[in-house]
Amino acid sequence: MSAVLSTTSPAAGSQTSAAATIDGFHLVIEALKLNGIGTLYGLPGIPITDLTRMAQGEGLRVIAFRHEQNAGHAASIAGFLTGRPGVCLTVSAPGFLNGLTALANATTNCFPMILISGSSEREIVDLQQGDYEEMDQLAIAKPLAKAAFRVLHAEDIGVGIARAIRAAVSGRPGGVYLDLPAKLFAQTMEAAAGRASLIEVVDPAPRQIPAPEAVQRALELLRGAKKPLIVLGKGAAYARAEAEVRTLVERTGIPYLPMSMAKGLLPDTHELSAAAARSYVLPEADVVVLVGARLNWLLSHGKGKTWGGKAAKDWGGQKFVQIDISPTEADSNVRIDAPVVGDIGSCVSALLAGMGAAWPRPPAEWLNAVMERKAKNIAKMAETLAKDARPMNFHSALNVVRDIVKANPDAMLVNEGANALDFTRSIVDMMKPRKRVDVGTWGVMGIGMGYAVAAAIETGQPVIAIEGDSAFGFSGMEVETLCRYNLPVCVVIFNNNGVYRGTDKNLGGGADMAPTAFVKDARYEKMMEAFGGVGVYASTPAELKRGVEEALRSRRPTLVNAIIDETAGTESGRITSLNPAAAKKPQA
Ligand code: OXT
Ligand code: ADP
Ligand code: MG
Repeated sequence: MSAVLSTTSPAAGSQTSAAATIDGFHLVIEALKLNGIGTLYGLPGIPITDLTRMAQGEGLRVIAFRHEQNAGHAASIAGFLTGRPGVCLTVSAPGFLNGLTALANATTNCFPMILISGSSEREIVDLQQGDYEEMDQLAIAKPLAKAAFRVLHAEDIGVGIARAIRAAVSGRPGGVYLDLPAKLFAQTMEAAAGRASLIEVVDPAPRQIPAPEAVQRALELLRGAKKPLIVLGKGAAYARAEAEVRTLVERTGIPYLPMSMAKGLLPDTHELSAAAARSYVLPEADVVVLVGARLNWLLSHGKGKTWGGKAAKDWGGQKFVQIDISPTEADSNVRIDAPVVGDIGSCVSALLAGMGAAWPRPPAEWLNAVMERKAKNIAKMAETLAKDARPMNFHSALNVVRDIVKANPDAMLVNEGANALDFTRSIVDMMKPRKRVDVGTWGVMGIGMGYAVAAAIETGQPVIAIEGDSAFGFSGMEVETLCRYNLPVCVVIFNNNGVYRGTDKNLGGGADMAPTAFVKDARYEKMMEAFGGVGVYASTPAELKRGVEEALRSRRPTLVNAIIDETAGTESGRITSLNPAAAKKPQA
């Protein structure tokens, strides 16, 4: 490897003029650059250390993390935010496995991401002879990725990267695994032939126009609706279809419900938002248009009491239109009466074209009922927020965050936890698309710092990360990364001394704390100070406000330790009913 480096590394001068050869390292770097990939998220080590060094030398931005899972989450959310695959680079076996949770999470959430892992030598791995970090990584990645590829020859690097890019972003986006064995990086080939073998992918995510008859079927269903509802999912945010979606909502006058990462696609203050009337509109609606949202657990699988069914498995009687790029999504939970398959921009445009200028507004009784319920919930919320509880609870702390986010609509909001997640979602309004990123389809803890790093880097905007104290712990070491790259991230830890709350007792009466309880009054802000960032201890709303506002002003990495009443949280936030013990009890 070192012989190749001596002739091809940037330090030794141009790899073309010295030897007229190019090695695997540089073919990978050039293929990525050719396809507009400017940032790598990763963690160096054998066999990719030199790849990270050389990539930086060749002008790519290399963001090095303290744990691969966080680098992987960063890459995946970069994919969501930009529409180009986010790339994560890891070492073999353990590093690869550390990145795998993020790859699987990307696939589950339909985020385009490529996990590139160095791997050990095939002939040794396949004979299981005990190589350094031996593992059949390709086989392990396959079931968790949308696609998985291995490149064995330098001349195939261009094809390998092109296939990975296409697989990640075309159709339903997802996580792609690219296995690059150590020997590949050292292979050389004639420079001109090497460059000619690289592929600049043309139209990696082609528009997918819906069939006219599918559009007509959807329009007919919608025309007969008395209580129509639109549900906006993060697919619509990813598709950057906010202009088309806004026209659809405003021309039809149909109320809409944003899923968590679709908040802000239209401003949450929009008069047709039914977010504050969720438990009213779902069971009452007669025709529901799903726009880039799956009928998974977050929508109670389209049935049961949430939808007005008598029992958990009952159909509520709604008819569904589903706009989705995946042709196999329809009927996954309940019957979809009008599937419209295509990209959201094209599908919504086709619906609008079919509607013409004069489309009947929904009946006034429906609109009035939704607005009445919404106004009631908003008034109830305003009353709770006005209590300004001390010690701080989730409401009095989020009242501050809500105002700050309103005043800084371009700031990114990262959010994880249980109560810290659920209260933030319903209290903090988002005004612009793709500003809120959170635990997503899996409800996964640990996305926090990875998402915060990538959100800052990809958007250039300040980031506010609202973190449960447990949630933060999954990626907390990355505060060093925030400081190292001097990122404008303000981490706000909602510190209630534990998972859900801090008051649980050891049921056996022993000296060990309960499994959900943490060290009391932990001084998380000192973690940020340890690396040169700003630490703030905030036990009142005024201190919290000052801390976050100053962080936004200074753009310095900041950690605000917001002290929350340790009794304030509920078990699992708003999804208590998913706990097996709770599920045995009849639910209200
Ligand atoms: O209509 P109704 O009356 O029902 O009212 C609704 C809205 O209409 C109303 N609303 C409003 N009112 C007024 N104004 C406005 N603007 C407004 N907007 C809405 O408010 C209510 C609620 O609205 P919402 O939120 O839309 O509705 P609802 O019913 O909640 O929606 C249902 C769902 C399912 C869509 C929603 O609840 C949802 O999206 N939930 C996501 C839940 C989730 O993913 N949770 C995270 C996982 S929990 C658990 O698994 C945790 N773990 C285990 C673990 C995990 N996850 N991962 C890994 C790798 N390891 C372990 C752990 C360890 S959480 C966790 C840590 C927790 O501790 P922390 O310390 O981090 O956090 P704390 O709890 O804070 O201590
Ligand atoms: P949410 O969690 O917000 O409800 P989901 O992740 O369940 O959203 O659903 C997102 C859906 O959006 C997926 O079914 C995915 O296939 C779809 N999708 C993603 N990108 C596009 C696109 N460009 N056009 C159409 N559908 C898309
Ligand atoms: Mg907590």
